[in-house]
Amino acid sequence: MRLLVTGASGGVGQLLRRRLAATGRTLRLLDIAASEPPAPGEAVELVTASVTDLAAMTDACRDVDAVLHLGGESQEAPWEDILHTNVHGTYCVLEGAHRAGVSRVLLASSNHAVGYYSRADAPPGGLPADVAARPDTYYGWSKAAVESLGRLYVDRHGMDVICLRIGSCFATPGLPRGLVTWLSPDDCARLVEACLAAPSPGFRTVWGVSRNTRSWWSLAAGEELGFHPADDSEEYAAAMGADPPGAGDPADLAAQLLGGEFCQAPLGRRMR
Ligand code: 15L
Repeated sequence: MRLLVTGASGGVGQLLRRRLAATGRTLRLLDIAASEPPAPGEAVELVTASVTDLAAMTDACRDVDAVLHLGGESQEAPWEDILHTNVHGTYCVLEGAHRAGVSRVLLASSNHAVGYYSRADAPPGGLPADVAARPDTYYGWSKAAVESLGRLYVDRHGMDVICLRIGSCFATPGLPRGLVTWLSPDDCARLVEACLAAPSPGFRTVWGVSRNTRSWWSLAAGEELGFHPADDSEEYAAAMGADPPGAGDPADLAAQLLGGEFCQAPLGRRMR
């Protein structure tokens, strides 16, 4: 099978490249930036293109079995950039996939589509993965918007679209908030494999989060799809010297709200 990965040179794309290698699978790695050349024997095809170019995306989708769409702005950014890269870019990915006859698209959404939920909103089993949008930034809003665009392609064209509300996918959990939100790279690969293997999923929304002791996000929707995360950020907690996130000052938004510090970031201003 051939899997098209957009944003393949970005942070998550790089973490997944070796992890998604499998017998009988070719990864078509697409990015606007240069990608690392193929290692000897590595089954990859490199495409340099922008996700905002519909013709290029339609071409890139030819002879592909599924698309993993990671490309786009990954933080808060000016409104026009968010609209163009994330919203128009995802339109090009979905429309290109449809025109090329690709029926399965995995959309990298984000926890920031629902960043204004607080831990007090979570029922005992954890906050369901499909709670209604409550974006914390223009960036988070764009992720909520493309989730609903994905739903349109499912209902209109019978495609399978799975929205991955990814927490913090880095090599390690990083900040204390990562003890709640971390998605380990290995679990991220497990999530993608589950989404590729699930028979006829239709439209789904799942958390991209590891089996973190301190998480308050429900794993039920992911498990229903076959995603069984194996890693736990807790093994990093002692080294961080971290108090449990959320146990301190109730006015500490970064600790109480799902989107953490994004909830306080000035709208439209690049974060780095
Ligand atoms: C995201 O959506 C970002 O793409 C990533 O860079 C992190 O900031 C992550 O959320 C997070 O919440 O940690």
